[in-house]
Amino acid sequence: MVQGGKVALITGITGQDGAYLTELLLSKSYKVHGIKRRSSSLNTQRVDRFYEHPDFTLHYGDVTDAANMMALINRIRPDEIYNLAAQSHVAVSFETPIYTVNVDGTAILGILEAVRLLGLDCKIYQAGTSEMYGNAPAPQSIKTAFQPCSPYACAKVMAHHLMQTYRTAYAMFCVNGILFNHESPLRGETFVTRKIVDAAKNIYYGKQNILKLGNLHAIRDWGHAKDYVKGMWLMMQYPEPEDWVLATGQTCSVRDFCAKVFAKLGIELKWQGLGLNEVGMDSEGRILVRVDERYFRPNEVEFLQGDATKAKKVLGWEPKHDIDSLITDMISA
Ligand code: NAP
Ligand code: G4F
Repeated sequence: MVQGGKVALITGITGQDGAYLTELLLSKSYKVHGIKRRSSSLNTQRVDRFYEHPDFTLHYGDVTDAANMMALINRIRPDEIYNLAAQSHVAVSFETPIYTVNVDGTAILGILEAVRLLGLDCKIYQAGTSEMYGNAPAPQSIKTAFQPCSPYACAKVMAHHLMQTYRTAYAMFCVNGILFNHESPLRGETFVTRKIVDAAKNIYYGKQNILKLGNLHAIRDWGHAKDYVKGMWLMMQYPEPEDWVLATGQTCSVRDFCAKVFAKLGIELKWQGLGLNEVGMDSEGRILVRVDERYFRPNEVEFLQGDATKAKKVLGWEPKHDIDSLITDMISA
């Protein structure tokens, strides 16, 4: 199907998913507009390669500035808005809860109200998260009740319900994607997968001695961001605005992810000790991984495993990557 001529607006375009979604939409002949925040240092590295593309435009903005969002949406007149902007770090949301709720929870109202008041025929995607399930029993599907346990997750639940409210109250095309963890070489450096990959490579090349981590036993359902942005787009092409889950269904603990990464670099980790004394050693007994309680969170989500049956059956979505190809991609970047 040719998808020429559509106009998309992406908030959070400078982030991991924003960059992959831009690539996908440009390949489908969309005109892509994105919002970048003013920053004292460069923050557009992930999308700089699109800078010369005739269908790519960046605008200064901030999703918490409703007047700015109204002005941009009025000017751009998008067919599709992807709201990916967020303070997306769960641990940081405990340090900056009010800020996080403003950006991740309240700001979607500026977009919803702009589209409603301007009377635009525009689809809206909201980047929901498996964190909204908290410690609800796994596997978590579209039918599982939310149990948010961080300011980040609470804010995302609020945005999710606002989307549903505008869908039913005003018949607006509001799509909620509930995405489980997805990673890539473009992942932010402070998320655990990227932190592990960077540290393992540094240790391999003799540039770093030790990797300090928090909860080694948290379990996540990790996929590749490239697969997940395809899912976002598919949700927006479905004739009805609905809620969807994207996940691989495969799980792995932080410790096993770590072991896999080091193994790919030829280092077999041996684990010893418990709790704060747990360490990962190489074959010569050198400690390469250590637990540091500074990375513990006030509340932890222990086990996330998604059930994406609906997206697979209805949208034909299928992830191409598994955890091993994800790690290979991240290491070779
Ligand atoms: P990310 O790499 O942290 O990117 C977040 C983006 O939001 C960045 O472009 C950031 O700009 C922008 N942003 C932050 N605050 C903003 C504000 N006030 N106004 C405008 N832009 C703002 O996140 P991601 O991994 O790509 O995730 C994309 C979205 O999906 C987020 O909403 C996240 O919560 C959600 N999500 C992610 C995952 C995952 O595993 N990756 C899973 C489920 C849901 P700067 O570059 O200037 O910081
Ligand atoms: O990589 P993480 O920080 O990702 P988390 O908290 O699962 O959140 C990510 O996925 C969500 C989807 O479920 C997104 F909504 C959210 O925006 C973000 O993209 O941590 C993963 C696990 C956690 O259990 C954490 O406690 O790894 C554990 N962990 C252990 N040591 C660590 C560390 N996490 C980080 N960031 N840094 C550590 O040193």
